[in-house]
Amino acid sequence: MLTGLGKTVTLTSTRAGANIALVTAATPNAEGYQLTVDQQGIRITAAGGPGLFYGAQTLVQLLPAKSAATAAVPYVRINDQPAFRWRGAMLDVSRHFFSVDFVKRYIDLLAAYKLNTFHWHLTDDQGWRIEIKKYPKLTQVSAFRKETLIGAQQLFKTPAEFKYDATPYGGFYTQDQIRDVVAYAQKRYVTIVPEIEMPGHSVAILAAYPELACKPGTYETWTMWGVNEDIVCPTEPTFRFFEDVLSEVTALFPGPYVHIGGDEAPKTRWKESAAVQEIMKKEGYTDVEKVQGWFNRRIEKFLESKGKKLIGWDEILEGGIAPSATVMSWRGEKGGIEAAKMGHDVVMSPTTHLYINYGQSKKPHSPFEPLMIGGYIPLDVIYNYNPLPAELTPEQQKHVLGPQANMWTEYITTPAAAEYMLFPRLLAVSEVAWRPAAGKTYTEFLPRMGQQFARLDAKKVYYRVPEPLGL
Ligand code: TNX
Repeated sequence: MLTGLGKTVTLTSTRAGANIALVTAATPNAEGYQLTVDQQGIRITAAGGPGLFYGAQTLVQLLPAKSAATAAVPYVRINDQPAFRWRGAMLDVSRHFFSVDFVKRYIDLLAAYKLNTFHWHLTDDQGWRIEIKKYPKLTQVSAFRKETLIGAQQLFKTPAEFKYDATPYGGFYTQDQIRDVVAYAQKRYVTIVPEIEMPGHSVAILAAYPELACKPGTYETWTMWGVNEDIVCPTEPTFRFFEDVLSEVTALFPGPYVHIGGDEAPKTRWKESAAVQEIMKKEGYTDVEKVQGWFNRRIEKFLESKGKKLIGWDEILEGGIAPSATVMSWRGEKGGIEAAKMGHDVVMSPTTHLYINYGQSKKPHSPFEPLMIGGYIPLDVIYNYNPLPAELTPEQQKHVLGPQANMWTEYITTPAAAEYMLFPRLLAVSEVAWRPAAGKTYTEFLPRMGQQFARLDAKKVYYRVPEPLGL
């Protein structure tokens, strides 16, 4: 609740002039806070670090966008808490690599708008981005692809028409850099969920370790987008590989979840494989899809042995879901609804509402818009998204941890392009995640959104001015 009391407190940039108290006291929600500005000064009350941090973010929004020697803060009494526990945004650093500096900036921007979960998509067909000491070739070989695809494959009809610039493309994070980013995120109360994709989207692994394929051969880190039929074989060497990788990953990331991907894993190679036939015979499966469920359940046991929870894209429902898995619903809400009904926790990130790599304009290929994948998601569609499906009972709705925006980077090649796709959409996502659906309207959001532009300018964020504001 925000109350404008019609008076202001003057803050000066000298310490003596500021009268800001941070107070800890029991609150109903660990991330909630009270912010009071009155004749006594400024007071933020919360149960602990996260609530105080969010109270401070609100206070920042009451200050002028540009730093000044003195600033007037209006008298307010704000009682605030988030609607959802999981307020996420994903960044794909495989299709295009983003520097540590940009990753930190992304985290900063999430935190400023009270998001608390950064899903770091670290591996995919087009590049492996995290140093794994036991498998040096993942960064020597798999972190690079031989050419940079320029232009949009979607727009060309045949591979002959694709354009490459003939220079190798890639990059990765050292474990020291990962630790640095983790510490940076922790200071902002952002939990990182690392994603290590399996068994699909894994051709970059095969480029370095072809012995993990079902079919002997040579493989290359992919230079195209889409779904590749070459995936790791679900055999013992592959389990050993992922267990080793996950041992290093779980030691680096203190958060409770590890994302194992699970999406878009074609079974073409598995069907051809004698080793997979053996597994099916032994387990009594007639449907090869069941093998992925079996694979996931083994990985879940391993993650549990490391004290971690498994989360995966909604395909992990097929072939028998791992008992404690959390489902990230991306192909609409269907998977999320099904999982919540089964008693699994769910994160809602449907392509229909929360894919921020999709177009912001009706004309995605107009010369005024960058190239992009997917359809058109107008800002009001994002803003009006309700992560709690009406067909779930209140009990089932408790399994919906919250929403997440996803940014896949096939056509997002630079930090400026990423910021352009992210803003102002992140402002809408923030309200989807923080505020309950009841009582919020897009028309009431627009002027408040407009106020943020001066703040984004001050941070030199490259954002898109949406049509309703008329530029
Ligand atoms: C589908 S969403 C994918 C990604 C692509 C994305 C493009 C998901 C789990 N898989 O591999 O980058 O579409 O929008």
